[in-house]
Amino acid sequence: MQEELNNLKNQAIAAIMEAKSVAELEQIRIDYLGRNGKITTEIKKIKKLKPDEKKNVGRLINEAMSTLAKTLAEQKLSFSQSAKHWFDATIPGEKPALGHLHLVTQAATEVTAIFEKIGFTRVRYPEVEWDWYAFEALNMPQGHPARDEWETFFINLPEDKKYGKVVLTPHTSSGQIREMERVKARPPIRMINIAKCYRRQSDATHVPMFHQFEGLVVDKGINITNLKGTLDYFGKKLYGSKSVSRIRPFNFKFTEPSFEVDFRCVHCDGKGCKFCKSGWHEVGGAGMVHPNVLKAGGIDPGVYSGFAFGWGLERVYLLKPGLNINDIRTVYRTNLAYLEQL
Ligand code: FA5
Repeated sequence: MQEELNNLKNQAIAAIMEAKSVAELEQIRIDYLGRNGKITTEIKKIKKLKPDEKKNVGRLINEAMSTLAKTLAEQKLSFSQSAKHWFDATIPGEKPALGHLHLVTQAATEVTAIFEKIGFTRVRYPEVEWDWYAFEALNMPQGHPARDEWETFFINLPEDKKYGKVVLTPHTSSGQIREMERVKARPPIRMINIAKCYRRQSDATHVPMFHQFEGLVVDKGINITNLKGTLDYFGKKLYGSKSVSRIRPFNFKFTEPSFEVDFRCVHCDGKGCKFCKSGWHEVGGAGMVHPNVLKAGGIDPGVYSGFAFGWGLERVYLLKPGLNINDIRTVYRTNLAYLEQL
């Protein structure tokens, strides 16, 4: 029995040394140490032995089992270590996944760069704003029906005697008065204010939180040709050299005259297509700053004049060739598979 056990142990060790894979090692473990393994079966025979033999054989079996377990473990480790050290320089590396900036951040960066080239400076003003800056100082007194267009969110806070209620700013035009206050009656002003705006709206072309960019230029002798030149310059930079802008008469209380601004569709060159229908895309409003607004900002309208424009950042950017996104809400959904493509 003792000789039999020694033979079994030596056979197993030889097999372990010759094994070429972890799977082969596992098979050897099952063959010798498994439930019906060759050594395990020896244990069952102990019962039939004489008492003095039992002790000896029991010790031998224990010793054989622990030697085999140890040898198996060592051999397994040497396989995994050599696998670790093995290196094939010809296999292409795994690139770490790289994210990119959200479309709206890309848009704000590009729009800022375009205006900075012609001397504008990016500014930021509060998103939570007084009624005074959002409406009153923009020539829209309390109760004026024009305010309804802005479908405003109000914050439940005490009213201020001069500044009125607290609102989530519904447009970046609130930054016009803040900028005029900043220069303390001393233009020139060339601001580009890009900020979040909020309105109680949601459909394919409206979201409750969106971004606008507001241009404001105030100086001596500023007129409509300066405004039109700026619109044309911007269109050509963002949409390409074939871009054409047009202005149509409109009514805003804070500009006089006021316009709506359209860019010719870059997909059909103004012929009219599925995307634009009329050949033109409306991007937002513009006009010459109303004298009452200059006064509210502490600037003398007898000396200075200015123009302003305020457009939806998402709207303007989604018209770029190659994007063709016709539901603005998709930009704000957290569908990564979609956002990764933008
Ligand atoms: C204004 O907000 C004026 N303050 C623009 C202005 C500035 C006129 C300076 C004159 C001088 P309007 O409400 O039309 O105008 O909004 C301008 C643009 O903002 C719209 O054309 C649209 O592109 C975008 N916009 C408005 N509401 C939403 C919304 N809920 N979701 C996404 N974009 C919107």
